[in-house]
Amino acid sequence: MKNISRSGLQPVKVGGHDAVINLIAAILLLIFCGLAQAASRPNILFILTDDQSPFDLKIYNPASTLQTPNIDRLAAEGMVFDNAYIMGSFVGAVCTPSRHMIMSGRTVWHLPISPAAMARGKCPPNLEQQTIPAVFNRAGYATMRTCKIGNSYEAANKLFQERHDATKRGPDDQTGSAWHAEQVLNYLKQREASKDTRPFLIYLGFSHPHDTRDGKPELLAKYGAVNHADRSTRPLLNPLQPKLPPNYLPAHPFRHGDDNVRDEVAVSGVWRNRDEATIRNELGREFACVENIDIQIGRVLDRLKAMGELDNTWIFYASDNGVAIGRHGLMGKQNLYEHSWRVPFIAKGPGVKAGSRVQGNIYLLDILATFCDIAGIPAPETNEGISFKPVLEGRKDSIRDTLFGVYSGGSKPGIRSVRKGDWKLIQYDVYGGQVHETQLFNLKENPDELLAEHHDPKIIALTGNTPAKNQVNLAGDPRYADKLKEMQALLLSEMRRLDDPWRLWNQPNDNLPPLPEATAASGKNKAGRKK
Ligand SMILES: [Ca+2]
Repeated sequence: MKNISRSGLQPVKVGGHDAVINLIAAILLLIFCGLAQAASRPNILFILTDDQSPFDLKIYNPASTLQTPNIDRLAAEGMVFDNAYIMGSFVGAVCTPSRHMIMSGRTVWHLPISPAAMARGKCPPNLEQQTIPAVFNRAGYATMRTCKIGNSYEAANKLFQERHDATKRGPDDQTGSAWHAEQVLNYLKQREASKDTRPFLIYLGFSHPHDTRDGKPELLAKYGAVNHADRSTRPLLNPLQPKLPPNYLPAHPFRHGDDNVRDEVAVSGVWRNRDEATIRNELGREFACVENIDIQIGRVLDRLKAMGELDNTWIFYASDNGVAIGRHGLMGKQNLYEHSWRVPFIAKGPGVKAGSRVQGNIYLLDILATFCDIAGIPAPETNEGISFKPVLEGRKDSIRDTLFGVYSGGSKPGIRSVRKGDWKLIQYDVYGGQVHETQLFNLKENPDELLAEHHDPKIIALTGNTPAKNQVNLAGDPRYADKLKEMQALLLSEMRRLDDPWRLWNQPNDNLPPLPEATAASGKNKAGRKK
């Protein structure tokens, strides 16, 4: 009889008996390869903090006094991403869409909670079955999660095989970040005791440094801060407190779109105050909380090392969004300056070049595709993210040219941003057309997005930072009129490509159907005013 060899090219003649033996051998080989692949699948430890600006960390801001030896070591042994972003939010609780995007790999207007997305067929039903825990459960991984409760993607969260969620923002080990680490350490102990050899995916989410930033006493003392809770007084200045950031302002120069959101008015210890002592004390609290997170990460990494798991474990460190804390006169993350739109992102794993640094140009929504890629699992068809495995392998510096951001949790259509190379555009169309503002920055020359207000001698005296002449908003500068036009065209094309349901005052309306009032209002009322 005629048969085809496994090379698929040469017809060979073999007897019937030989053919059966060959078939059995081929099947055994396939089974063996499959088992070998399963056994060599890497573990994944995904560490996610809540509300952390990249500029707190020394790896992004060498002037920072924050001490994070374990995060620094991850960076030294792994890869630091300079351009990692969230795609944004349509509600005040930026965490919520961000965590939906992380879990599902969907873009911002294509989530189950995006305005009118389900009704308009922009998001498939039962998306939770295509999220990180669902995909990795099906692939034979052991999945475990600890994180805060709320402002998240509950339908996906509950699919982790083991789950210990609680919001822990207290000042001691039982009520603070140590609790989350403890859940992972317990899980690893059980894994060892039960001789579970499946690869694991652990989602280690911390509730801090999101406010209330109640730091541990010894760490607060280190950063000269107190857990200030008395509305009738201001905290005292202390030389150990972090300095004011170079882009600090006592107020934002114009109404940016959501100036009554809880982060801007109701953070305990800050409220509406933007004086130097309040901001520096709050930054000290932030640093105390992050250093505690760093200590907890160290405990988990030590345990993995002792178990002999560390070499086969990918570790990713990120935050679900940035935060302002006094930068540009803002407190929260309901804006699109770099401190809030960007996030810290570090990756360490088998084959990653130690101490490497890349642009990346990634969104957090690329995580699902990347996790699948490094584990050898096909990404679900619903995924819209791009795997950045080629970046991790040193074959590419970035995976896209253009980055889009939205904040429309306050007045509509809200704020939009677009970045390409060194150039960034932010447009504000807020308060029913009362505010139309445009900002154009060259981030290479003006990384802190300094404005004319930062050139005020009173501000310079406070921050100690004297801006260069060109470190301003360049939107009104005729020398950059062409660049402005180019960036505005890019913003419109991104809004069209990503199904943005709104247009700004200076864009064609594209005959977009109006959003159902109920959807737009429910987003604002249910989530927009909460943390
Ligand atoms: Ca958050």
